[in-house]
Amino acid sequence: MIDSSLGLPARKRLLSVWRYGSYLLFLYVMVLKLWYLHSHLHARYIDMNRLDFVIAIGSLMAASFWTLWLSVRGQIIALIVLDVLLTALIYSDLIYYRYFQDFITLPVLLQAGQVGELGDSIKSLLHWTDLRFAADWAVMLIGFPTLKGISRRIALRTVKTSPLSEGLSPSLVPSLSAVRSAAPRMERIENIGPLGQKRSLRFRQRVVRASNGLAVLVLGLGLSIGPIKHYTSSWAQGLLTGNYWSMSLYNVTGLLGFHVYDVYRFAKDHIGGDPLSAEQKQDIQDWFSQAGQSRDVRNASFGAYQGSNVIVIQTEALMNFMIGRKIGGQEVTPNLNKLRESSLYFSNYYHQTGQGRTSDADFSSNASLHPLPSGSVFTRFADHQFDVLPQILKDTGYHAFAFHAYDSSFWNRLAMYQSMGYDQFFSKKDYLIDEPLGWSLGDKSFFKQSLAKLAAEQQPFYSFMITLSSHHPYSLPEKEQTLDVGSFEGTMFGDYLEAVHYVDGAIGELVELMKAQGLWDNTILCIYGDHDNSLTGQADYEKFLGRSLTELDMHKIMNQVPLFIHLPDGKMAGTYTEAEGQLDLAPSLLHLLGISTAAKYMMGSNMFDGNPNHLVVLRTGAFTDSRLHYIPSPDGLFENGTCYSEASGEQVGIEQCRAENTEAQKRLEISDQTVTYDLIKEFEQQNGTP
Ligand code: GP9
Ligand code: MN
Repeated sequence: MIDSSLGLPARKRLLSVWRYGSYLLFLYVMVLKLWYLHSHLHARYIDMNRLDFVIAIGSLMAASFWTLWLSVRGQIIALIVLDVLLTALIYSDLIYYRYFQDFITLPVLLQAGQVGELGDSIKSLLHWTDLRFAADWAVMLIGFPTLKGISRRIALRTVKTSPLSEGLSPSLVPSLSAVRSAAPRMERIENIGPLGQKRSLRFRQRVVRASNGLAVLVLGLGLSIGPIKHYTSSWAQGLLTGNYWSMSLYNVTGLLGFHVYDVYRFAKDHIGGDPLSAEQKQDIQDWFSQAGQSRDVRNASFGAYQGSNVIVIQTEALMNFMIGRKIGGQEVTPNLNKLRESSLYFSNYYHQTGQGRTSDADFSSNASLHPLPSGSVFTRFADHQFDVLPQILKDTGYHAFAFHAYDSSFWNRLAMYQSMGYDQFFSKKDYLIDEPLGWSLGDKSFFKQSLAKLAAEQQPFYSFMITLSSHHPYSLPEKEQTLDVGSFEGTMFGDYLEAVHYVDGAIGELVELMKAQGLWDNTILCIYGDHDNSLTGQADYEKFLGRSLTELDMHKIMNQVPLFIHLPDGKMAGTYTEAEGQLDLAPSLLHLLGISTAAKYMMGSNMFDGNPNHLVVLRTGAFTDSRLHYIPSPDGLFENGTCYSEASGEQVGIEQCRAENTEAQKRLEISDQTVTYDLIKEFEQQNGTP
């Protein structure tokens, strides 16, 4: 009988080397791979900083702690499998990033087509140097047999030099070494012995493994969550909740954390079904059907521009208060002022955006629904169905294109534009950055290149262009600062005026290009601002406008953006002072094109229906109908808000606003439910419409 304690300390040491050595090696190799991925990204820092490394190590520990619960052999196999899976994840993200400047998310995976778009490009996305991702596999293939051999030799020496093997016949010793042929298998030897001893040994082994695994989990979570918390309470405040861009999330959480958060976010938004009763859904359907009927006014303007091309310019942070204004005798927006003469200019037009900023303006203008109270519809529900302008026009024979010279993944545009039915989305990678300005390409070159792309496309088209040069913090290169902003010089407000002046110049060039390209007389050109400029200092506006401002004035200034609609024949030009909002744009353009929106799930009004009192509801719960103007209080209680008369600008009794407040709240609720629970898909399936 061979004593099971034969050479036990040496064996234990050997097992520990295998167990913890392979685990540390796994962590090291995987961190290297994450670091290699990072070096390919346009992340916050060119290189990972110390905390980023801590997050990476912590999240790898949290992902792999359970392997320590297994036998040494099981653990090594599990680590190899985990290595292969994580490498596949990291490498897929890298390939996807090289093409889309984004990481693969669950909505992307579930949305047929997007990953497939890589198709022909895949070859150009694979680099020889990527083989370093598999370098550890090659080392393993060569190294494992070698290590096994070394272990075998150590095991053999242990047995041979053990005092207990003294006196054994030499023929017996090699057979012992055979039993211990692979070091990981040496665990089995510990199971040889009396039953009680065997059980207690196994029990002790399990307790040690369980507690080691748990300790690694706790440590891993601490190492990853601690720095993430530090980030979100310093430079990354609000980034996690706003989650407008995969890259910003990644900068906070690292790659593994990003994927965990993606799964959590998707589950939160999609699991659990909708809690609405059949009756509630019927009410929602009824509301939409009534709104559709009141929009469906067949007057002279209905279909007056049937078949025209449509170009919609969504202009970054373009607010209404500067239109027609001068500073030091110089017009801030000379080209828009000129365009105003031959266009419909809506001087009481509201942006209806929320946290989703540019993407919200895009959504409300194209889908005629309210954006969400938190986050962006683009990032949260790109896979849901909406009645949107590009798709509706495509269904009637149009071609639809989106243009924006920035990373295609920002605001999840790539996925969203695909589901909105655009034929093509021209993003930063499709432009030559020959006029670097601010975040990306200057608007002047952006328009020039966009129109050149459009020249190659078939008509009629719907083209949605998003500008960027007037984005916060509004700093322009010196040579582009052509407006003398006087005492605003050196202030952000002054920089903002300069930036808008530049964009106005770009719009002037766009108009000339359209004329030169023969588009002026067969295209509806529509220009509006996406949202405010985030500069809330009342004193600047008072100084610029040369008068003192009330709460109502400030509320209007911060929420009004200009809307210009230039019709192909220049008709209907003039200033329209009734209140309208971004939700009204899509149904109104469809009216001009002769496409009925009676059966569409849209919430906006038809600006051409002759009704001067449309209810315009803002995401905050504020509203106006051109007679009354309600500003909610921060506590959200209706009674604590303020009701104004539009005519006098004076405060009136709160009760005068009650009925419309009830309707405003109802609209926000219906819109949120429609977006969140994908009701349009359900309704259209029920009604047998596409
Ligand atoms: C970038 C642009 C800016 O693509 O949409 O977005 P914003 O910060 O205004 O939402
Ligand atoms: Mn914007």
